[in-house]
Amino acid sequence: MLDKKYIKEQFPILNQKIHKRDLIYFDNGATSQTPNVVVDSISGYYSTINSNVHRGIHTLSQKATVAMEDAREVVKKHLNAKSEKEIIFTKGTTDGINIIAHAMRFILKKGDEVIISQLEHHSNIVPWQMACEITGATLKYIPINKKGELIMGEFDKLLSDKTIIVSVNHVSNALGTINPVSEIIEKAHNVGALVFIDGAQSIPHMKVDVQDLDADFYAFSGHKVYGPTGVGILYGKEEILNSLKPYQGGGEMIKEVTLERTIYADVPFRFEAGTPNIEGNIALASAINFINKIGVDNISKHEDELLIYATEKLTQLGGIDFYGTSKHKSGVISFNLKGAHSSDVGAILDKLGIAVRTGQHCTQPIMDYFGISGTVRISFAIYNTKEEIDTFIKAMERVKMMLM
Ligand code: C6P
Repeated sequence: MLDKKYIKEQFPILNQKIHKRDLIYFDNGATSQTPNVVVDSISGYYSTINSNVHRGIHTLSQKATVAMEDAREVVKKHLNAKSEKEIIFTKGTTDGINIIAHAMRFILKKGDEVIISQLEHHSNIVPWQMACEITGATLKYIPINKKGELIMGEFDKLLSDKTIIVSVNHVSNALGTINPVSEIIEKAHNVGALVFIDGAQSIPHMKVDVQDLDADFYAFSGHKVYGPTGVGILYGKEEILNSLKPYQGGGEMIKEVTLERTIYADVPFRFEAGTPNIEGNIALASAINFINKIGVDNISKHEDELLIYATEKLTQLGGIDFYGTSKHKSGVISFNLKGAHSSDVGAILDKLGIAVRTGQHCTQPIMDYFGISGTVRISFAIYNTKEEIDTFIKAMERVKMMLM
């Protein structure tokens, strides 16, 4: 059982009125709220140890370096990576995918194939399109069925010795489908392909063990896991990362530079050019410590209960089309009110104090598949409650009266 009162107290932002009503924040798939420990971590950094990392002989610089490297260790433990060298600080999931898709430009060639899926966020489509365009490799995708699940039989048909890398999300941001990533990784490895897992929507909601998964790469964003914006993590197996060319050149990512040539540093630094978001990286570790204190399994259980409860209540309400009806779902509900535009529903809900996301959710191929312009999406986090869902359902009754 989560201690609801304790949790709510950790997020003062939630204790406010929007249009004179108590804020209900159901847009956690976009960005989750940050608890006091994360905010304190950022301000604590600036009021005590602000300086540059890995560069200074002076005390502040050394303290900042230790704090950031401790943060790397926290992430390493959380993901159960083998080494802290496998943990690269990034700007977020998009950055992590681009780092690897860019490195693949030096490896892919005409005749090679990259597999993604129809269920991807644009961040896991566009970088691969770019890499394929430049190298002449072919981009293929795993199609989905009406429940919003990957058609695994089609994946089997796509896999071959031409497949160089498979990149799929762990959980769909638009539909909430939890993808069978262990099976995907095993099958891809059987043909010698690498696998990238976009973990943006899984890391906040479930335990992830990269060694158990055997993923070659796994990326996520700080701001979806109660951490700050503009930071994230790219995990990669050490040997593979060290064999890849860096995305950006600059300070910190080098062993040796002459005017003629550069020898790159080993990971993680070869992918961390320039001064990093030091306070953000430290605060991300605070966010991870925070969820571990609550217990990731407790979080999953709580959000599963909310998912079941809200799905039942919305079904009883009637007049709702659901998108993403797999049995394997995380705390996301995507729906439309029959005959109403998703943005109209979202705008009325906002007037009633409820924050939801509407539109395409950066997943136009999914919307095209269902033949819709967008959906209303509610996505849950630890601080959401059944009482909030009851209020949301009452609000939806009003929306229904106004729009249907
Ligand atoms: N999805 C959503 O509302 P960044 O922007 O780099 O932090 O995350 C990109 C990203 C990549 N993959 C998945 C599965 C995602 O859900 C996201 C971000 C947000 O669904 C904002 S579009």
